[in-house]
Amino acid sequence: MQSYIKSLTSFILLLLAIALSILIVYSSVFTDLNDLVTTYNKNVKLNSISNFNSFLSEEKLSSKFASNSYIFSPIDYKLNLINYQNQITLKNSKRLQKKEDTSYNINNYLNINNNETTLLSALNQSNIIPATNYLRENATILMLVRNWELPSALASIRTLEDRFNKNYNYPWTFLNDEPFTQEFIDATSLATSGETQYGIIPQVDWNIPHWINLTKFEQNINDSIHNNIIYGFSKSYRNMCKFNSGYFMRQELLQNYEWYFRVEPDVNYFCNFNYDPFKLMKNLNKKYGFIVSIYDYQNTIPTLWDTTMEFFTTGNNSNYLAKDNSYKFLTDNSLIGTSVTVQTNSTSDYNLCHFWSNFEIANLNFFRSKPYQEFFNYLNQKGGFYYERWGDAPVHSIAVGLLLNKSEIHHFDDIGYYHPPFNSCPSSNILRLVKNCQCNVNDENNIDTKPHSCLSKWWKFGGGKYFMQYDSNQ
Ligand SMILES: Nc1nc2c(ncn2[C@@H]2O[C@H](COP(=O)(O)OP(=O)(O)OP(=O)(O)O)[C@@H](O)[C@H]2O)c(=O)[nH]1
Ligand SMILES: [Mg+2]
Repeated sequence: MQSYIKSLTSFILLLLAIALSILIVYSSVFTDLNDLVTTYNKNVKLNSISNFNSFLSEEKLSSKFASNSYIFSPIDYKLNLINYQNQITLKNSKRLQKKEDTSYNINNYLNINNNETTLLSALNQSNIIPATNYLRENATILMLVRNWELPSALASIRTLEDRFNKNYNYPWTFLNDEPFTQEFIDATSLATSGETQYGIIPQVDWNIPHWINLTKFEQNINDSIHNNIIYGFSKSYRNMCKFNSGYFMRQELLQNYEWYFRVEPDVNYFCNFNYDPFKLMKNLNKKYGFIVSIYDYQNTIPTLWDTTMEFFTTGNNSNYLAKDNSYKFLTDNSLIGTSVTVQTNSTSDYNLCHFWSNFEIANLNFFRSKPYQEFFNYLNQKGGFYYERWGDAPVHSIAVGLLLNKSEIHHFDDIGYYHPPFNSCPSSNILRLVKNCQCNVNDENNIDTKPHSCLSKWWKFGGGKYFMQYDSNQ
């Protein structure tokens, strides 16, 4: 009997011990959860995996809640905590839900336990990070480039990845008239956050068309050398200008894309983007985006404008003109403001203002459209890419200016940009601070403040600063 009581007591004690252990484990889980919820109420900002892991250890939370696959933005984190409350098996939880909205409120950022040395960095808009499975636009970053330009291409990739793409991972497309070397492919694919693809341009899209009179072409090369015309000596430069005017959008690798962001070797972006420029273009119904606008060299395009007018007065082509086009921006010669203006030596109505096309964010469907393609084919047949030295920048600009409404053209005045030899630095001090811009607005190479910038014309006659469009005499 005694031994029976003894074993019954031990059995009861064992049961109690088991119950107690279950209670302890259970409550510790809830403590963790409560801690998380409490901490959440303190408005934690976590924006990287390492932040998250150190957050867990500092708050003495179970490491089983750590994740290797999440990138946290404030909004993601909120979603995640909701998950925490609802499901205990967090370690198996899936990636965050699709989250496109990266806006946030300044007041959401407070330090944990008021300790500034904890995981929180100072408030900085540049830390906006979209969710891992962010829904990108159908867009690619595009670079036409030669193998020997690899170091310069890498420099451009570095700055654009840093300022924009590292958070968005848009794919890069590299085009070349020759096969890319393995060295080029290896280095660029490792430097980019998005996928990369490499295209060889078909010879017919690149080389001199069969209808070009080679004697006349050689004559122009010689004249251009004699007259010191910029890049006038180079045959490949003319192929490049023709290609960038009318063939880039026809390349096979671009067929499935709607948007492109043109990048050249050795450029620099001065500010954090803080938003997805492709989404901006789409949401605001824009088709073409630029940063710099300047006067072109008359001696490279003596007959481009007249040929353009010929095209628009042929058949029904005038129907292609947009209702609210930028004709005035392209032709105005008045003095704006009190500053000195350059005396262009234009021999036509064109004032030589063009968008600097080494930076472009634009819609491929526009450049693939019938009006643009017909316009380009007309120009190409006339041979001005070879008998003169027409650049792709004035060709794009005239087409964009006449075929699109002003409201479809966007001036990216908040990014800051450098392509030798000019730069453009946002003029707003607060914007430069918030977007971590690294540029000097007073730099002598800041083209925007120089007489040969066309920006004031864009502000007055294009889609820019509306206060300049008010004319008290009207
Ligand atoms: N594959 C290839 N790319 C070229 C060739 N010529 C120019 N490019 C590219 O075309 C773009 C424009 O050429 P650039 O030499 O930069 O012309 P630019 O911007 O007018 O003049 P600079 O930048 O002042 O030299 C750049 O992305 C070049 O890398 C060429 O012969 N082959
Ligand atoms: Mg260039």
